[in-house]
Amino acid sequence: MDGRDWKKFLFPYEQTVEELKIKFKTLRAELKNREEYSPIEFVTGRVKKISSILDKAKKLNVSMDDLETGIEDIAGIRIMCQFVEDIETLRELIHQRKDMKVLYEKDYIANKKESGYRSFHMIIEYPVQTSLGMKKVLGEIQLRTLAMNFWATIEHSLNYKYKESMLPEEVRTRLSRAAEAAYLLDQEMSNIRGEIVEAQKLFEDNSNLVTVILNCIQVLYFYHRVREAVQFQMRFNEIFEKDDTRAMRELQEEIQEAIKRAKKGAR
Ligand code: 0O2
Ligand code: 0O2
Repeated sequence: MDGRDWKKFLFPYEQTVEELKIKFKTLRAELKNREEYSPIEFVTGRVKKISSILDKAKKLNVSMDDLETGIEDIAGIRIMCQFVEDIETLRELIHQRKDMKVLYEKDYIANKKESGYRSFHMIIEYPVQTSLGMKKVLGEIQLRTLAMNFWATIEHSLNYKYKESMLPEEVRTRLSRAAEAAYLLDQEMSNIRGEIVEAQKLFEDNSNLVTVILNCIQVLYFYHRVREAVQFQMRFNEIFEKDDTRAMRELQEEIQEAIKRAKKGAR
């Protein structure tokens, strides 16, 4: 074993994972707010364990001096999507970004692995700013649906038990069938995607509307329009209780007019 300082070696990878997680979580929040729908459901990330780095180096015949270039998934980000279609959308968004460069891709969706594994992998180069200056590190972004993730998470956990020995034939067959079921689930969900996305957009739209109105009421207080603010709050409570979206939209327009008047009065 070489006497490397693993903590120092892994530091840029840890920073990369943290930065990428924040970037994709922010992208999700931004898209939800702007377009009421995000192709990102949730994001996770990890730095590969030292034991897994060593295992992979041995398997791929990578020397200890070439780990940085020979092992591409020391920094790994996983992005979960609701629908298979979201993966392509996300892929395009990642290609457009200027803060990372896609080196190549592995499409395990069109070409599933023998195990039944399905996901879309992107190998990227990411410039990370360290105390010693800029360093370009390699990272792997895995894009998968919730169903693909469900299958892969469970299948992966079995590898701990059957690391060296082979998976029993019966388990392998059942896993393969389960992978097929996950694939069909994704297809079924894609068939009703329009309906689901519309419902989710409506929910997001309503919750954005509530935020806007409540913020507007605060603005009226700021301009000392206390009576008006109280009245709007009462009307808001009533409409919220009735779950009346049209009335909520009208209230938003009225309250924005009231703010305009308040601003004019304050000049
Ligand atoms: P929220 O808003 O609390 O859900 P870190 O940000 O470092 O604390 P890390 O390492 O990314 O978190 O944690 P982890 O455990 O890998 O989980 C990442 C995020 O994915 C967490 O949200 C989990 O709640 C979320 N997550 C995990 N499994 C699922 C799932 O099956 N469905 C959904 N929708 N979310 C899941 P956050 O980032 O803490 O934010
Ligand atoms: P960790 O640290 O546990 O996440 P490979 O030889 O398979 O390791 P390959 O074929 O080049 O490498 O695949 P790639 O693109 O490097 O992807 C490896 C990662 O993809 C794995 O990380 C898994 O996260 C995932 N993966 C690939 N194949 C399977 C599979 O059959 N089942 C599951 N559950 N996941 C898979 P590691 O190496 O497990 O590392």
